[in-house]
Amino acid sequence: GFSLFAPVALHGVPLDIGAGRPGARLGPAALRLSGLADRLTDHGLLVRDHGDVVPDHPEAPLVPVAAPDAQRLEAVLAYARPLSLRAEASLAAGERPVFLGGDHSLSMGSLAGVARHCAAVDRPLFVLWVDAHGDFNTPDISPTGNPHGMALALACGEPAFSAHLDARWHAPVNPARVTLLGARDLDPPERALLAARGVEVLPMPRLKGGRLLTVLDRLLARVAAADGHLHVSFDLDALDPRLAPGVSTPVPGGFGLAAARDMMIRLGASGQVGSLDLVELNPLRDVAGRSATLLVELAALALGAPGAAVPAGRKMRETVAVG
Ligand code: NNH
Ligand code: MN
Ligand code: MN
Ligand code: MN
Repeated sequence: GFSLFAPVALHGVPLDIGAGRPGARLGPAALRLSGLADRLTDHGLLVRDHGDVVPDHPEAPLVPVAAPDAQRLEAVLAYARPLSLRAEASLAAGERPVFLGGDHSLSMGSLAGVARHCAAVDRPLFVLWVDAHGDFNTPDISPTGNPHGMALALACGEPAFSAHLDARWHAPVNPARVTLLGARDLDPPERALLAARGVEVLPMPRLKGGRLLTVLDRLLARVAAADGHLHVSFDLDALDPRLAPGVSTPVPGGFGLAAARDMMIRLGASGQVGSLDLVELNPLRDVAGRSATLLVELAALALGAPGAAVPAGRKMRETVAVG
């Protein structure tokens, strides 16, 4: 596994073309300005900010959210391909990469790179996908055509995407090692596809009481027993929108503050989070930076930043150039 002293590597992905409304491309800047790196260095972690990913097609950022679905998928993949190579290189360099979204379609790239790394070092990859949604649509069944609602299906190598997938950047995630946590807005054909592929779905209503920590502990034990790599993909809309209004697709009935903190503390204390997506923060929809601040706090907990700050003399900060 990775060391707790492995540097945390930040990779910004200013992407919102995969969502139904603009704004999430401002997410990486909002997370940085809300003090993510300082929060981590305050707790003794080494942080490297690798800057934002540059798409491999110069016109990708100009594609409007109202463009035809196929064109939006192409634009999103222009970010996913270079992001995958970055993710793989970051892990190979012994870092713990954190991907700052950006809408959830960025996970098409982050997970592809993490899966490539895991295949190269022969470690099983486990994915914890925390989301109000399933993100397991394909272009033929998606009710919206929004690529962020297809991210997990593409990462798992659904045949509907095969024309877009290429072993030079993509390796598939095994859906039997994916756990979907907090879902409460699944589209019916999407729900059927999740079941057919063997994804473990733990919908929100079944996570009340102590059940959340029980299922997390079960997953963490499974990862440890297999000496696996755990990737957490955290969609901010998993939280209740009263808590985190700064998202593009709010769904009532999400995790409350105590549950969200407990979840992240458990993940952080396990020392098993090897890579992390922080997605769907939409600063245009936020209220006084509240959602961004909360996401920074939760991310720090998930990365194992302890409750108390270490003395300032222990602070380490390193910033490296993009590329
Ligand atoms: N399932 C819907 C769709 O495919 C909503 C997806 N929206 C998300 N996913 N925010 O996390 O469009
Ligand atoms: Mn999502
Ligand atoms: Mn979602
Ligand atoms: Mn770099």
